[in-house]
Amino acid sequence: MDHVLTDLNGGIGVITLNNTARRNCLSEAMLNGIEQSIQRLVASGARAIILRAPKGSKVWSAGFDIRELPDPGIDPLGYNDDLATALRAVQNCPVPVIAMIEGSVWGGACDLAVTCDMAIGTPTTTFAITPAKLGVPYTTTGLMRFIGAMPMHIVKELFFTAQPISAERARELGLLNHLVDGEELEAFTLALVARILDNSPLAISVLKEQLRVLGNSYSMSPETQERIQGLRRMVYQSPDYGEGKAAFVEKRKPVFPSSQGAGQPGSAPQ
Ligand code: YXS
Repeated sequence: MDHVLTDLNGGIGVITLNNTARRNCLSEAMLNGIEQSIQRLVASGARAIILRAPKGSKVWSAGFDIRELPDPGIDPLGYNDDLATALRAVQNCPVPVIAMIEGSVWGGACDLAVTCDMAIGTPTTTFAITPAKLGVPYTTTGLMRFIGAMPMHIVKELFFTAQPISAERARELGLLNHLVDGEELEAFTLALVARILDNSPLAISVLKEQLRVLGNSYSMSPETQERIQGLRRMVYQSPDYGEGKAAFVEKRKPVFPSSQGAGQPGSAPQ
């Protein structure tokens, strides 16, 4: 089965997430499919790319494939792992990548939507940022993307509660550029892309790269980098991380050991 379908018409590439049975979860195959499709479409002359799920989907993407989360002790979201490389493929793509979103978006798929250059949703669109629900230490680049997209207290609410937010709230917060009726979504997105195609592709690709470089221009001391890595390692080596994945696979509510006194938050090194 092809985990993604691609199409190119009139300079507009379309990548369709195509694993409905597994709610388009971001498996290795799906993430590699996204990355390779972007490269193929750009090589074939795409001037913009739309990233979508099949029309009428209730779930745009259920996020990272939980069954593929590595065992405790291994960083589940490393720099060279599939999610990070797929997100960089979107960021480094020289043409705009537009997330056209119907249905719910979970976990790493929220980062995928935020990494796209724009996002257009419908009233069925929701976003749930889930690392805390699974005991996963999110990436620093991912956190910086959300901090860049929303005020800090909103970022904390979304990460700490791991609860879905509505399309209306997502638009208010800026996670969605536009919120349109489901029946208008395709026409609205294509009309927006047509405006982009009216303009200089060179100027747009340079603007996109300038904005990427400027958006990534944070300085961080070596000590801070090592402290963050140490904090993340505390989580992915913890019993909480193992419990999050086990609970999902066993289809039960997690009972995190740190809620039972193990590894009290205060033990994070200062
Ligand atoms: O039981 P079978 O084999 O039929 O498979 C089921 C689900 O196990 C599977 N599936 C997934 N498999 C791996 N990873 C996933 N994220 C995932 N989501 C779903 O798909 C089959 C159908 O799922 P089912 O029966 O639950 O569908 P539903 O329509 O009743 O519910 C749809 C969802 C999306 C509400 C539900 O599947 C769900 O809550 N999925 C998990 C959403 C989630 O917590 N995602 C976060 C993934 S972790 C992640 O992205 C990062 C590591 S982080 O957390 O750090 O951001």
